[in-house]
Amino acid sequence: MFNMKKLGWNTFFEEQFQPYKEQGLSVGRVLREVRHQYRIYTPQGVVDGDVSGHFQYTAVNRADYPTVGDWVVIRQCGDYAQIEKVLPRVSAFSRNKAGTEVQEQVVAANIDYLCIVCGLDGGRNFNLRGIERYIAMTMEGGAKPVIVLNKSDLCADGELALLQARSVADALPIHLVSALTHEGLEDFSTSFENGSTVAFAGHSGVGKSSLINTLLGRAELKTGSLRESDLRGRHTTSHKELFFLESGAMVIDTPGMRELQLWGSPQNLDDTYGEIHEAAQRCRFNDCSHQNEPGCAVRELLIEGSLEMERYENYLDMRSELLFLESKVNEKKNHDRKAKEKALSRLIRQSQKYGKRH
Ligand SMILES: Nc1nc2c(ncn2[C@@H]2O[C@H](COP(=O)(O)OP(=O)(O)O)[C@@H](O)[C@H]2O)c(=O)[nH]1
Ligand SMILES: [Mg+2]
Ligand SMILES: [Zn+2]
Repeated sequence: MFNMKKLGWNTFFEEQFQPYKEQGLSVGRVLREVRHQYRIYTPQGVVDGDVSGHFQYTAVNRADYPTVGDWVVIRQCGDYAQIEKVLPRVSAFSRNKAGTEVQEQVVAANIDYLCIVCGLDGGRNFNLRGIERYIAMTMEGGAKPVIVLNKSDLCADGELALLQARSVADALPIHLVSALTHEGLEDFSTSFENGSTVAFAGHSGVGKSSLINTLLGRAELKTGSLRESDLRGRHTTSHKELFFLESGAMVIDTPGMRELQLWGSPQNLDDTYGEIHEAAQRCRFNDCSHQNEPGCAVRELLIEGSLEMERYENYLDMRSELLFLESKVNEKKNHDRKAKEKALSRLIRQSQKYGKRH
């Protein structure tokens, strides 16, 4: 018998589940997803399953489908489960799926912490602007960001790296660790409470799978060997999976991403760039783009020296990316709505014709 609380079950999910419970359906948490095949933890044990026909029929977007960490309502058919519903997520880490069409891809759901893993191996795996992007996306999704500087054994000056990370992640937890020598791992792993869910994200090759293996105390996940020439990791993690730590926390490994494509709205940068948001209230124009308008309080910060040029530029880049995304998403929504209206009126016309004939 599984203890649901240990899995992160709480009164919010209980309430959401209530109507389905009354219909005699069960609930479980998705711990593994491989090409729309799901492995689910339920109070009765582990089952494999797939979404039901009705689910497929009503799902509109890819983000509506279950992902690792989701609580799902299931209909049990022998040792197989049919997923009927995804309970609302309390948090999620999403990105824009790489490709031409805009599409939200939920990397992990119902996570308390997102570990932003960097590799201090001298390559491009420790990038402050990249960390900033991840922080903004994590906050947008409602999880708490944690900065993990891995491969401390390969870095001559860990203190400097900590200071640099501190400059973009002021009030956030930052851990200097090594999956190889286990430096810093004790503090790191004990910082997550019992029943909390922790997802690991970051470029491929930074050591996410190695860290999780070390925390698990066994070589559960495949790790990639580095090609010496360019320090780039191979893509060895191909699916997402949730694991249980002895400490009572759960961890989710995610496949590496070459680049984090933002998902969200421009307003969500306000938390990450608090000082810019605050100054923007004092700009002369309401719709100031903070680029060349007179009376811009954000540019004032630059002149004063209290805002770094790189941080400012990163903000502008992310904002324009998110504005573009917003316009694309609206375009898609309009397109989908029109398509639905068309289909509906065709249906009505057809039924009217049918009515006349009979
Ligand atoms: N020296 C050193 N190498 C590490 C450390 N962590 C991971 N690696 C190596 O980095 C490579 C990529 O690790 P992996 O865990 O597959 O990275 P992932 O793509 O983020 O999951 C592997 O060759 C690991 O052995 C570390 O702390 N120190
Ligand atoms: Mg991996
Ligand atoms: Zn301005």
